[in-house]
Amino acid sequence: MEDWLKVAVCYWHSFNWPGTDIFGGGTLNRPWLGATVTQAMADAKLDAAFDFFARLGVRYFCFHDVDAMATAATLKEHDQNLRKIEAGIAAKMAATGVKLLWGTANLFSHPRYAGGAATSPDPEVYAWAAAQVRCCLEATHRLGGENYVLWGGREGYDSLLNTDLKRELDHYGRFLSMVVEHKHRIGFKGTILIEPKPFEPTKHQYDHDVAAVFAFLQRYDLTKEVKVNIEVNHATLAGLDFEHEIAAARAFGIFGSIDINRGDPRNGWDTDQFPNNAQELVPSMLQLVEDQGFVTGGFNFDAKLRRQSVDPVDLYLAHIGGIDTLARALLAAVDVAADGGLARLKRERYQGWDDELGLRIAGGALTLAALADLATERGFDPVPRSGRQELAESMIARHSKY
Ligand code: XUL
Ligand code: CO
Repeated sequence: MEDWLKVAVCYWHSFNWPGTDIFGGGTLNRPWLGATVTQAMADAKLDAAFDFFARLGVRYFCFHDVDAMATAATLKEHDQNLRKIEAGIAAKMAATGVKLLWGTANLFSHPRYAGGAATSPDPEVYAWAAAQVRCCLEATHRLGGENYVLWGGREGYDSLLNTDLKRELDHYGRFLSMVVEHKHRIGFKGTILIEPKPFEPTKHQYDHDVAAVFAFLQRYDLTKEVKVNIEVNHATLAGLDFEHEIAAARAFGIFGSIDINRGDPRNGWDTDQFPNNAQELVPSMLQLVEDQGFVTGGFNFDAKLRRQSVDPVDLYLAHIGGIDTLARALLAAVDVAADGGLARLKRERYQGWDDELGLRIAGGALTLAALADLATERGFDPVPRSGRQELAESMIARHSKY
């Protein structure tokens, strides 16, 4: 279970977010936070984070560069400060055995990125982003990170009236190619992952969903190099089911990792809540069972506490509840797989495609005209057959007993 679930705590929401929202300031006690973060504050945050990881007993964490390091004004300082905290992180990892699921550069918080990073209209901003990614990718590599994530924080637009979409996509494609080329140059063996999200903060994010990301990767010839990190809440914001995004990524051969935080069914924004409904996750977990676990990915809790969860124990309760939910979903999914009923239902539904006619069509042996003639000559009169959806749904419900 531990190997298949590969649970990671995220540094930023758990230790770098004070509980602010658009209407109010921080509610959580995070004494190491401030407008300017000194090295001492960054170190105190690091102590608190690894103390938490170790007590909780998780094996992985994820971090953004600027959320872990001391504030930097210049790129030179950025490099130095990231190296300082990297040394601290490396020491903590060695002492606790906690590993790095992925690192990522924050290319969205600083005002310079208001117009995007790799899609900025200003090439100097683009260059800043490239420098940040180089530093963070190299740090992730040295820390033994298993993946490197790019969430296109502000890669999109608020208005097409001032946006050259084609140009921005070309710049973004070039950026990603440079990242991939650098990965190989330094010998990083982890997976490069893009995290799809349809909107927020921009009105339209280019990495809208798995299908849009795949089209983008095809266009810039990157389908062999880049996979996706799928977030539950981002899927639902796109109007898609989480399990759909996983199925699409697996179909395209680009499934990588998961951010397991969910949204609220009645809110249209990214509430980043801890998962607590195991049954809802079973159709996704079942796909993980079919794959026998992740290749390099895992489950990152990219989740925030609620603003009123002000006690230290709340951070533990949130993660423990989330991990239990994943474990329950996995147990149920394994039972669904072992039962075999659902797989049989699917197999029987497509039976015709394993017979002579289906094999000839799918194998490309027939033209449209040949197929039309064959259907006419043989006098096909297919009888409607049940899709057995209710039965399939009750199989999931019946096994969700943990
Ligand atoms: C934002 C989001 C990010 C990425 C990492 O919605 O999910 O935190 O996971 O940058
Ligand atoms: Co995320």
